[in-house]
Amino acid sequence: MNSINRRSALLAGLGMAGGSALAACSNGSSRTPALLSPSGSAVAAAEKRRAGTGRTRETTLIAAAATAELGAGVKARTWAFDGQTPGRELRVSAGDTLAATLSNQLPGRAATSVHWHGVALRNDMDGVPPVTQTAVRAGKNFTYRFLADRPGTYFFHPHVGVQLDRGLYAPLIVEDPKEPLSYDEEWVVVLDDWLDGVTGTPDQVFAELRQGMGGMHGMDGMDMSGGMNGSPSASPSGGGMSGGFMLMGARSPLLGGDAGDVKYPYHLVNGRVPADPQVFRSKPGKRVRLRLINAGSDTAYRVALGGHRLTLTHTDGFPVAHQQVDALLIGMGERYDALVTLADGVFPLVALAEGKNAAGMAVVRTGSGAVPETNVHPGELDGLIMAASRLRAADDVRLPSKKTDRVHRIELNGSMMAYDWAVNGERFDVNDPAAHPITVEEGQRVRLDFVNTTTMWHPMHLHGHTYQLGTGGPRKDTTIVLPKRTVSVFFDADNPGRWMLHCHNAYHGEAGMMALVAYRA
Ligand SMILES: [Cu+2]
Repeated sequence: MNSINRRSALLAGLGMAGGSALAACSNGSSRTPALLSPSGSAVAAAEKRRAGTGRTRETTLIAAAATAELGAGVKARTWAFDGQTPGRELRVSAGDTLAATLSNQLPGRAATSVHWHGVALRNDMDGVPPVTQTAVRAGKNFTYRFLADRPGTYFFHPHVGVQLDRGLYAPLIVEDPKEPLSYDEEWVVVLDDWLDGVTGTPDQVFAELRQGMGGMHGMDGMDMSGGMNGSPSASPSGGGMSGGFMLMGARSPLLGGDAGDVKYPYHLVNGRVPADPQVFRSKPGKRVRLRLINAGSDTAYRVALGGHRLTLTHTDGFPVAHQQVDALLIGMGERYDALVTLADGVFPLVALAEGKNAAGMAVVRTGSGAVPETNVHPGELDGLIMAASRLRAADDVRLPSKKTDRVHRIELNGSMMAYDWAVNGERFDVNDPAAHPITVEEGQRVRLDFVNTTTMWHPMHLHGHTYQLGTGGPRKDTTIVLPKRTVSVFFDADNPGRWMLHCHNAYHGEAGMMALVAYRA
């Protein structure tokens, strides 16, 4: 039985225990302080304070096995919401309540959940088994009902095992009823590194990675080529159903060295391979809002639209002081919004898999011309590349000046050798999630110092809050922490509950680079 099935069985066990699992958490053991419960009155009170429209948007998400048609005849057996990947976009207006019923029809008795990535929602709807709910068992339903009061570009995915690296993800757009930007069109662009059903499954990948580099074998262990060679063509290379998933020698100066752990045969833009890309059609002079989402598990993308500069307007849903760039770097779990005024012709929207010698691509067509080659490398990719640390929060979302009440050092540990990714020396134990809580109190201004002691970069994601990078930097919920660097972020503890803080590399997180940020009772 692999680790995921073991976990599913465990979670199913918790489910059968009914509410007692959560109750046991809230009592905790004597070594941990009393913590607020996700189902407690403080969480309900916080939800009541959110300004609502009174409207409820109801929907159903069926998680089940599906065949993803990736274009160019490539088909992949995977798990998806409602039979498509990315899943159907959900769209609400700020203040609306979303009532989304998850129906778990996954194969193999797999338990699952839905996490609403980036949304500062009520804690008991955050979708993190076993912390905020028991996992939704096979054949069961669970309705996520929460008020989404903050406009922005979000997405959703399971928070169980490495299910994120299946096809189980989709955009969640919260529109601003008083949208300050003006644009003619809006395109949601979801990036993903894909292997499920092509070279293996995410569970197989994790089983190999967790053995560390000592687990390598044969020629794959000797592969220092940086993974897939050549252009992002339709033909997969590397991997194989028998293992060899680990990627060696992927280097990126932008990421401070080692770029990733996993070989992916494809990099998808809106679920399509570069050889058969999505084509966005418009007219010259039209102003477009791009909403970019990195739903990948192990790949940062450098994104550019050939022949255009981008004006960055938001990251992780929150507005920034507008910045003109040629390209941007987007880690797993990050989002960027950009405005662009379209020129006349046919242009590649390229997502370079940073350090992996591969790319995803979509096409923008406003005039005549041939579709770009799949290995096109627009010059913008090597122009001014915006990193989040150089952005500034827009005035209306900058955190007000306030004394810092609490500082937590968040040391990131581990190595590829042992694949022992951890936070503050502790590998997160899903059986005992409150063992080493990072505690805060409601009303505190909190500073987290992400201290990366490792030789890899980590996109650090905090649930339920949008922190600010440094003083005056952008508001974000996921930020790239480069190797051997320290990044300080600030947030106001205004959303009581128990929240995950973790690396959004799906494999690092599952290996243990997760921690619990918990409000004291
Ligand atoms: Cu990581």
